Amino acid sequence: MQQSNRDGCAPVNSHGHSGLHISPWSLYSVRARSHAHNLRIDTAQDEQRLSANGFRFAIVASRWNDSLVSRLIDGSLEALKESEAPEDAVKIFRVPGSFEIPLCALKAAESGKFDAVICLGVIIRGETPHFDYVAAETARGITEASLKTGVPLLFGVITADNVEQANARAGARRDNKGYDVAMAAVEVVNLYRNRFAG
Ligand code: DLZ
Repeated sequence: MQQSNRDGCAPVNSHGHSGLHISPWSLYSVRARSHAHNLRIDTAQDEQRLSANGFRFAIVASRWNDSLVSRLIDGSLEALKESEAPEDAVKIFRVPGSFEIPLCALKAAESGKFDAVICLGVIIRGETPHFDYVAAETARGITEASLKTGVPLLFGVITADNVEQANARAGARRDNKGYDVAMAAVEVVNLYRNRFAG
């Protein structure tokens, strides 16, 4: 998979390498299941099997903490594939860090080429207040871009106190934040098309 280099969003595959034509589905690999279970709202996907067919998705993912972010990308791709999204309906854009996600996501949303933008990153608390600024601005920017464009932007950015916490949220299927938010993307694109489209 490869994208254009417009808008400062580097064209790359899900693992951050430029210039390779790699099927996004081939990048999926099964990850060890995490034993950390979180309380969460159960979505309707398991019962309803909403389809992603007919929709286009952008994934905007940071390269900072790439070993974890790549697993989130894998999770999103698995969810979209399970939901029957065609391979060519998914584009991946990589940015340096989570702080850069909002602008790239905004440009993807404004392009009119995507029904939803899945934002993936991992921000881990350090010894300085830097974490708070990056996490807060990333969340604010993603929210603003979504409200400004009317395109759903999914918040798949892990904010964790340490690597262990982040690791527990980058496991398999429902233990993977990327999987979860991609399923949420499928749900909302169906909701908006079915209930609000002219
Ligand atoms: C600088 C920085 C730091 C300290 N930590 C993270 C992090 O945990 N996760 C992340 O996605 N990005 C981090 N960054 C990079 C910033 O997001 C951003 O890329 C730089 O500040 C350049 O604007």
